[in-house]
Amino acid sequence: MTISKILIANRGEIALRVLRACKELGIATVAVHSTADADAMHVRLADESVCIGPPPSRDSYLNIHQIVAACEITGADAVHPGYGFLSENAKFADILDAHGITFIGPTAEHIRLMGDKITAKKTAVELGIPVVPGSAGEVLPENALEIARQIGFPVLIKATAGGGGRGMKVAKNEAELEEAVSTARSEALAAFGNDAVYMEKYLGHPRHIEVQVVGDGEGNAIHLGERDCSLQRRHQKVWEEANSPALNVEQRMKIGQICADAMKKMKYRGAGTIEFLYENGEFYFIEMNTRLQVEHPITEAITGIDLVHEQIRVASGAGLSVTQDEITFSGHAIECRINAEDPRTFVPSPGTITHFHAPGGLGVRVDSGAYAGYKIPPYYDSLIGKLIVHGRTRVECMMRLRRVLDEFVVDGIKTTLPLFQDLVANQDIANGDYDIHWLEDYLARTAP
Ligand code: MV4
Repeated sequence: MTISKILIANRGEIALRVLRACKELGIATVAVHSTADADAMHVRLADESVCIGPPPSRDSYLNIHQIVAACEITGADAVHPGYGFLSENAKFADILDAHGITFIGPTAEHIRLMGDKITAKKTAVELGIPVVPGSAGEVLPENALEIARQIGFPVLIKATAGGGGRGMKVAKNEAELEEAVSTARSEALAAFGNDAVYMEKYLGHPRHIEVQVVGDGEGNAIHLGERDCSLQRRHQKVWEEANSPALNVEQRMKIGQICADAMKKMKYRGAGTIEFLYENGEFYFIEMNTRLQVEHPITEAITGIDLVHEQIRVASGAGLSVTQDEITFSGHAIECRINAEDPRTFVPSPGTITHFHAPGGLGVRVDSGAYAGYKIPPYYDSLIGKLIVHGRTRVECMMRLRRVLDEFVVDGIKTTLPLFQDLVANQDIANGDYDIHWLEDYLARTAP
């Protein structure tokens, strides 16, 4: 089916990002916005806009009825969900389908499959993806000890409905197990309405490496290499890079091929990210995200492929624009997430941006809806922009990043920019020598 008008069910920099792709493809755009976002850039740049409700997300950006109504009013034939909000909501995909509106993303079935972490892991095993050693399925309190002994301590208890680190508990030894299982279960019930948990071998010092894939839903799929997202704080990514400083070409192509083959077998449609922990040269699948991710631009920088174009193509049945053989990886890219937050405590800092000057030059991309005079509403996440820097080598990329950070001006609010000034000057970062705990350790070590 052809797509002639896309409703973008999101806000901020990702709404702009999707809008840009639509314009390049000659597709009309509809923005939706809450009353708090009437002045937002994504509303100004769209062909049409619809106000879908009051500021709280649950009444606007998460309100499926309002979004479907906005499609009907404007005659949009497809919806791009961006990331977050309704992007991994299988019910939303089903409802759009029932209305004859194309969801730009995977099938509802695939979203459900990967949303349940136990099923996701079973599927990964069946598809030949290496997983973290652990329980075959749900762990009940009465079986926990036997399973933990088989796996070997330390073990990690995770919520099957979880993801993103919520509801995880480590048990270092047998004595800690009972409590870890019961707290994980009650936290899972409170957070997700589902107390099912599973168990894995706890990896002490892994990196977080994720592989970008895109499938056409008909058995063709490609991988676009990996991203290293180890630099996080409280499960919020801060700095991402492609390629991972930890991998060589052979490792990249091997894990990439495994992921692409898996997506071919399941006839996956759309963009997806397969997340791994990487320790001592081995990959261990943890989760799959069935959406476009915040950090996708670093993959675009090193491959030259526009992932939103590909998403729209496969959603409309036009297929992928490239074959695996045609994809080449060129240079190195780093993304810094510019958040309206204190750069040390990460406490949100909403308010009015008084001055805004984005850097430019070769190898520089800034994805942001911010401008001088823009008032950041307090209702949503604090990401106000992303700085993506590309160089022919990692060293060139780092030198460029240093230059670019000096140019970037955001006044009136606190941002995470000063943190990046520190990171770009750090020797471990220069060496690419960090794991998932590095940033929190660094912040604790250098706290004033
Ligand atoms: C793990 C782990 C260690 N061992 N699984 C956290 C988020 C969720 N997606 C998976 N997470 C982890 N799973 C095993 N078997 C450590 C983490 C983890 C983590 C992973 C990626 C990036 C940052 C992290 C920070 C703390 C813990």
